[in-house]
Amino acid sequence: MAAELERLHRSKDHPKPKAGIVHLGLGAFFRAFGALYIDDAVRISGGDWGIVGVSLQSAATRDKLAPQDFVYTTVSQDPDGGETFRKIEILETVLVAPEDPEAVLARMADPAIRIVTLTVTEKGYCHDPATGKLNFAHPDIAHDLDHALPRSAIGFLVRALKRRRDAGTPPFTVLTCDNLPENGKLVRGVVQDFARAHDPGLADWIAAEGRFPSTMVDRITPATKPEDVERLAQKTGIRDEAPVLCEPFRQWVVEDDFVPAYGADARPDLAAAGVEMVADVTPYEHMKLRMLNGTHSSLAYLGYLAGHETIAETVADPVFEGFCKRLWREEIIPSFAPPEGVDLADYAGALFERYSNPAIRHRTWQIAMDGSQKLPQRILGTIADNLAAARPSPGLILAVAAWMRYVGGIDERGQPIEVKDPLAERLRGLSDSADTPEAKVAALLSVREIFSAGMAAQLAAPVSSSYELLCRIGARRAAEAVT
Ligand code: CS2
Repeated sequence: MAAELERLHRSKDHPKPKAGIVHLGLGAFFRAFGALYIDDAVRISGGDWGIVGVSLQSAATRDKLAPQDFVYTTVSQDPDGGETFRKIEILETVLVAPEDPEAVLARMADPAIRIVTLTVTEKGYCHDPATGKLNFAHPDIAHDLDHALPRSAIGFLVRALKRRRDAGTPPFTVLTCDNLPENGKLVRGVVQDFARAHDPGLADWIAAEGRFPSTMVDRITPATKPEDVERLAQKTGIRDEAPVLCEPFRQWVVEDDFVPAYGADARPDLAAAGVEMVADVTPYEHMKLRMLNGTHSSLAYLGYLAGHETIAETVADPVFEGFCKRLWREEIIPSFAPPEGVDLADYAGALFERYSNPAIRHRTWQIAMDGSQKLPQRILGTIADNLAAARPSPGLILAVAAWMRYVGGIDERGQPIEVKDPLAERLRGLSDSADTPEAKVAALLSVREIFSAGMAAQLAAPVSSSYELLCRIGARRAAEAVT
């Protein structure tokens, strides 16, 4: 195994490429996904597209990668237990923003940097999920408007663009890799909101010169556990403190809209690495956010409440298999137009195979995180389109009720749930403030960052009856009742 990994190792006469990209939010997903595609693009077509990783909160990833020259392994796990190893050598270094924000800004302002990529999760954009507008009340945004050295991804983007504008350097392309609808448009909007509040002339420059292409990103990447590190070290004979586990499948669809000032050098040869370069990513985004992420979140809440630890275990339960397949067939597929040439029934079948992969231990608890930031684009948009088409959504309504039960913080066995969500405390308080299913649902529907007033009015009755059913007969039987 060690020989195989060494074979993949870049030979000494192929030093790492110079950096052309800064990545904000260096988590497992980007290391298994964007970094791998870019590593491929450079191996195939060359170019100065090394990546400077930036951790916005913790030094943990840097501390693990620095001793191994920022080289790490992706481990693609097949359903039959086979594992394919790939050494990724595209990271030049990793900066830790809280330790030295100036170092981050300086690299982002470096003319050699032509792209800034982001995986900061839905909550990292400091936006209002229901409207997409910048949340000026967010403590990091309030701080960053008053301080030259920022904390938030948005603060770093705008402060770095300001330095580039002042130095006569073209802007970098902002390439978001997060699961948000029209993600490029969203990040452009919050960047503009921040810039206009700080320096209206800068906002005009960004509007004219900046580029924020939307993307669809897809690779299931569960969190790496300490025991994975030990097991892989034993298996390969090489100790990697920061391996990334992932499924074999990956798909990246990117709008081909990069800063024109750089001409042919505006981006790596992504197409050579298998990235689909398109004019409009919207149909791909609808497909993925609704069909994958919408069922992921539905299965996460219902599966967790039913006592299933992973997605694979949840869909191995015939009740949830039927529930999931019915969601696709009856509620999600009819809600949007597929990308040209894509058969959504085939796509659903492939998704189910991916979910069923027993090697991928993707925890329902992990997917259940940050539901307040995920529900609008994963579930509520589909419900809204179904309401407009007079198409019932009992399965998605039950998923909303399950999310409400989940954020109430007590599971079906009376055990506490560790709810991870930027609004966790507020949601728990709202749930606790009421003692009937109807009142609890009404309290949670009052959160305007998630539910518009119109949506709340339409959901009150059906979600209340689903919530009552959930509490009375449990998640598994409630899912069975819908199927
Ligand atoms: C998951 C996603 O954690 C979650 O919310 O639904 O990370 C999902 O695994 C990816 O979007 C798959 O591409």
